[in-house]
Amino acid sequence: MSTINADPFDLDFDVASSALVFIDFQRDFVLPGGFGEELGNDTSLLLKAIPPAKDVLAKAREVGMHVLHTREGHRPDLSDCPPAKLTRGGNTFIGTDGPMGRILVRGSKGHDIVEDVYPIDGEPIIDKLGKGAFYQTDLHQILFDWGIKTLFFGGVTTEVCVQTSMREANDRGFECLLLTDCTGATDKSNHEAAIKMVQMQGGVFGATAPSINVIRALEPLVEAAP
Ligand code: TIU
Repeated sequence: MSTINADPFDLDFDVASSALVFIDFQRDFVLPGGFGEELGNDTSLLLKAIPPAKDVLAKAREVGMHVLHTREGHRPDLSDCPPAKLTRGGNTFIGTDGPMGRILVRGSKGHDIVEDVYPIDGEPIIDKLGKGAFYQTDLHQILFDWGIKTLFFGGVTTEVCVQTSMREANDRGFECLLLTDCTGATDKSNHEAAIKMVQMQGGVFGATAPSINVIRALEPLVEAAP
């Protein structure tokens, strides 16, 4: 058992029953000109999350921790996109042509994950329709099969897909940790509020910690890695 120094409680975890979950590090969200920017997001706040996320990902791989990635997106005919979602977006809409192909459509360049944190063999990609990673996906089954109890979350955006997924995981009984610098929000105050909401009431949705605390907890496990 290892321990991560976190808020509002230190989190005990066993690396074999833990997984790193990166939510929607997709070009459409994080790169300038994509859906995220058109929604009004300052993508610099999202891009900032990638270097620390890359470091945690490298350490998780080094110690043999399970890793999963998610992508938000839809079928090319948009038959799986609820009308209520299709009509919202501000300046741009799902399925329309963007600078990196059709916005949030599976198979388009923009829908895929940025190179810095791109999945490798053995790291499943969960394609999801909604904001939460559990809704209408096989994520829960995979975590069950792997015997996972603890989830470390990074990705974008803090207050939308990351927080929704973490709430879903918490309701399903997983211990959850939000990596505060490996996630980014539409603006600073939303990011801070999302972190505060996790921590309230003694950790109502789990705990939060900067990536350095996770790396410090994983470091001693490198020697023993399979
Ligand atoms: N709206 C917004 O900022 N984000 C999303 O719709 N998706 C994710 O957070 N990935």
